[in-house]
Amino acid sequence: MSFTNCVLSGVQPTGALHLGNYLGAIKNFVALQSDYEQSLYCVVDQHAITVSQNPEELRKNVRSVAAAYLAAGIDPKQSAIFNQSAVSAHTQLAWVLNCVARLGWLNRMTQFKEKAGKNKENASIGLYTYPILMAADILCYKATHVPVGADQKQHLELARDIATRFNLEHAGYDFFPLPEPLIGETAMRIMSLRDGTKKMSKSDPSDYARIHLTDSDEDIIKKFKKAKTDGGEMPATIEELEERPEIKNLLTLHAAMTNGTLAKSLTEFKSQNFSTLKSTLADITIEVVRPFRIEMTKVLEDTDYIDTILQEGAMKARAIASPIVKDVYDIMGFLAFK
Ligand code: AQP
Repeated sequence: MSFTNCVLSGVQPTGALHLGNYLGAIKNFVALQSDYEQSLYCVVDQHAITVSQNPEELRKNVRSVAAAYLAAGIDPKQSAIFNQSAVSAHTQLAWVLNCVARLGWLNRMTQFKEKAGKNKENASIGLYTYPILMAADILCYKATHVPVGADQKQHLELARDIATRFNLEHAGYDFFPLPEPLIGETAMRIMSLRDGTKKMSKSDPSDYARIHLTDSDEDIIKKFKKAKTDGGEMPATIEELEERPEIKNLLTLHAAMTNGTLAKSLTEFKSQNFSTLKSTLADITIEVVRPFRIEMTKVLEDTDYIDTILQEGAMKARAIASPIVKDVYDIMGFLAFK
C-alpha cells in the first residue's frame, strides 16, 4: 500500500515541548492532516536514545508527546500517532540505508557537529547516524512530504540523496518518492529567549530559554519579562534586525502567533519600547498555550487512552511500512522465507 501523497513527521521525547516545537512543527501537523491521503505522526523514541535517557523518564515523555499531538488537535482517526520503536520497519530499513549512504554525506551534517560539540570522540555512534534513521522513518512509508523546522532541512536533503541513490543503483526505477520538506515561513527557527543566536531547545539547561507548552500564565509572563534584549532602541527596518537577534526573535514569535509577517510585526512595534512588545507577546502566548495546557493535562490523566492510541497507530503504520521494507529486502537480494 503506498499513497500519492503522504505526510510524516516526528518529535523526540527528550523533555517538555516548547513553543519552537509547536510553531515550527506541530502546528503544521494539524493543518496538514486533512490535506493528505495519509498522515503519520511519530514519537521518535529511538532518536531520543542517541543521548543518554532515563528509561522511566523516556516512557513518560513518549506519552507526553503523544498527549501533545492530541491536545494540538491531531485526530487519531485521520492520522496514525505511534512511537517509532513499535514499528520495526524503521530500523530494518535503516540498516539498508546505512549501506546506501556515503560517509562523506554524513560528515557534512551540521547538527551532529553542534550536538556533539567539542567532545566528538565521546558522542554515541547513534547520534552520528541519526540522519540515516530519519531517512528510514520517512522512506519506510514512501512519505512524500515532511513538515519540519529549518534545523531539519539538511537531514531532509540527505534523505532525498539516499532515496535517489537507492532508486538509481539498486531499484533501477523510482521506487522511493523524493520527500519534500514543508518548512513554515515565519516560525522556521525560533530562538532561545536568553540568547538570540541559539535555537530554542528542550535540552537547553535554562528553563528561561524557552516557553513550555505546559507553562502557567505566570511563568509565561515571567519568562518574557526576563527575555534578553539589547541596549538599543526598537529597530526601524528589517535589515537592522539582522544585527539584533534577540529583538528579531521576539518579533518573529509575534508574527508566528498572529499569523502575520515579520515586517507587519515590526511596523506595529516600531515606535514602542521593548517592555510593550514583551507584555503583548506574553498575552498572545497565554492565549495560545492556555487551551493547549488544559487539554494536555486532561489527556495525560488517562494513560490507558494514550496507550490505545499509540497501539492502534502502530498497527496502521506497520501495515503501510512492512510491504515497503519487504520490497526493499527483495531488491537488495535477501532471501525471504515464510
Ligand atoms: N526552535 C525551534 N524552532 C522551530 N522549530 C523547531 N523544532 C525544534 N526546535 C525548533 C522542530 O520541532 C520538531 C521536533 O523537534 P525534535 O524534538 O524532534 O528535535 P530537535 O529539533 O532537536 O528539538 P529540540 O527542542 O532542540 O530538542 P533537543 O534539545 O532534545 O535536541 C522538528 O521538526 C524541529 O525542526
